[in-house]
Amino acid sequence: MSDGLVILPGFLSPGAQRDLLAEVRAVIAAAPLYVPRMPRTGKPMSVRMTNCGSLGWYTDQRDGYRYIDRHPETGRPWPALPQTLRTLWNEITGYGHPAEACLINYYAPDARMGMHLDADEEAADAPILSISLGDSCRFRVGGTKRSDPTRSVRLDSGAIVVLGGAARHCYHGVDRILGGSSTLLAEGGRLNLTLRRVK
Ligand code: MD3
Ligand code: FE
Repeated sequence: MSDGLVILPGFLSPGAQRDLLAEVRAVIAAAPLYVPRMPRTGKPMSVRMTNCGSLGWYTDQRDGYRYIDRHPETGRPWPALPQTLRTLWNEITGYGHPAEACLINYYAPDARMGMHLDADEEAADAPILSISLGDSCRFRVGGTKRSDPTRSVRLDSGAIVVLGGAARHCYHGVDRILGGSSTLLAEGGRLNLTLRRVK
């Protein structure tokens, strides 16, 4: 199951987490977190989102899941990818092209994300790099079919996950946030950054 899933616990030191958090806060100040809505039903997701990089992942009731080149509410292009993230992508993935999208997910302690596949990228062979900041979570990873068995993994602040190969096409989700497990975010909750190649 999930061949190509590499978890690097504690990859970022507490100091590196604080520095990266300051960069993420600056992105959120320029590109506020929004409420994503499910295609067709318009049901709001519990996770708040924004992006940086040349493209950002977005979903609304009318047009569903897609990548767009500007913030849906401000109408401005997404903020540039901070240098720290560009460097982490290059050094950890070794992929020959820079990341295009960084989706920023904010989970309040009661937020979750149901099991799903990431299938909105044309660059289906490129790796995905995920960075966790703040409260820990229970992450669930399955197989390529929704009915495949799953396992639970705890992701703590500073953990980096690299998804390549088969894992890139496996079901996954966030079962729950372990509220109060980190003091990094004064407001509590968890930030997750996913760096991707889209095109
Ligand atoms: C495992 N985000 O935004 S990132 C998403 O923690 C998303 O916010 C989660 O799933 C989060 O789409 C997980 C790590 C991740 C990303 C893609 C995967 C893990 C994965 C694809 C297959 C298996
Ligand atoms: Fe996902």
